[in-house]
Amino acid sequence: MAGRQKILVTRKLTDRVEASLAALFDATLNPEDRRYASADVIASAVGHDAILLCTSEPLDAFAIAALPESVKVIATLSVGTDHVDIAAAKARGIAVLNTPGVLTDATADVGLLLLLGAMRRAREWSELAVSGNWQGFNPTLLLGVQMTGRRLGILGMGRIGRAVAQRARAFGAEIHYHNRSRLAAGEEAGATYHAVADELLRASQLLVLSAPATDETRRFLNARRLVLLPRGAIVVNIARGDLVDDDALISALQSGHIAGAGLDVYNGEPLRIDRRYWTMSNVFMTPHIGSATIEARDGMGMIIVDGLVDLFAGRAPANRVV
Ligand code: 8YV
Repeated sequence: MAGRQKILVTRKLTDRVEASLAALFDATLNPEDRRYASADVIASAVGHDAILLCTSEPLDAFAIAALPESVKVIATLSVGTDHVDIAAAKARGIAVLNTPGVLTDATADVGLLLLLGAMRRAREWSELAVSGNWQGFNPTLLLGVQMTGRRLGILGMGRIGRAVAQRARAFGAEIHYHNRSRLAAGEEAGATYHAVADELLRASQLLVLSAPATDETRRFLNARRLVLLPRGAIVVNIARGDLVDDDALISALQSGHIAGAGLDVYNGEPLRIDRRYWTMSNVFMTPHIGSATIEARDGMGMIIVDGLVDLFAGRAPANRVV
């Protein structure tokens, strides 16, 4: 069967992925990377069996209800699925595929980049390096902190959380975590489990958020929880902006209770993020680059291609969400 299905691809993807899509399906590609609003996705999907979209093309329940009858699959080039109304897709009998596993290392690397960037005050040092005002060695200037012996708390110990833990262990951090359920000993690898999230915060000199955005995790890091963190803690978010109350985090960064933050994801990204972050030198920022490696983006596309092939052949893809 595979080979004749029509796939609407909303963004320009890597050459390898586009070549596979074109070889296996009747793929409507987007070589100019024209931006699709929801209405464009709906209109362009007419006659297509599947839509391959990204987090840049959110589909809420109304958009899913308005999709043409032909659409049987929504595949998202992301592990997170919060931009697609999964319940609405399920209700319409539309399968949803995502990209677990293949972006774990890339995203965990960014977790360490942000941790180290915030801990070693990379934004301030980088600004100094390019300012033309660097005066040379200064024994007390912009001193950061080291990971060695520090307690790193991880919220969400899925694949990415565990990969952050593995890396941080090599830097000498002591790993603590909170997760819906405790991991098996092999996966825990000596990390300390906190059944109650507040207890994780009390322990965490460094905190990495790596849990999916759900009703349970929305605004997890609020004013009440931020005060539980030890003074001088560093906060990193590689999950979704939704997990953070920006007013609360910005106040804590301004007061010095939180010494620094490393952020890759934001409420209102990309255009309506809280602009106060732009001027805070203790916030080391990247623009949602968790999976921005050649290996990860190829892997993400290929796992979707394989999933579509399986689905159209009547097999159950491992990366099917519903
Ligand atoms: C994606 C992500 O690169 O996979 C996810 O959930 O957040 C990123 O890795 C990005 O959202 C593109 O869809």
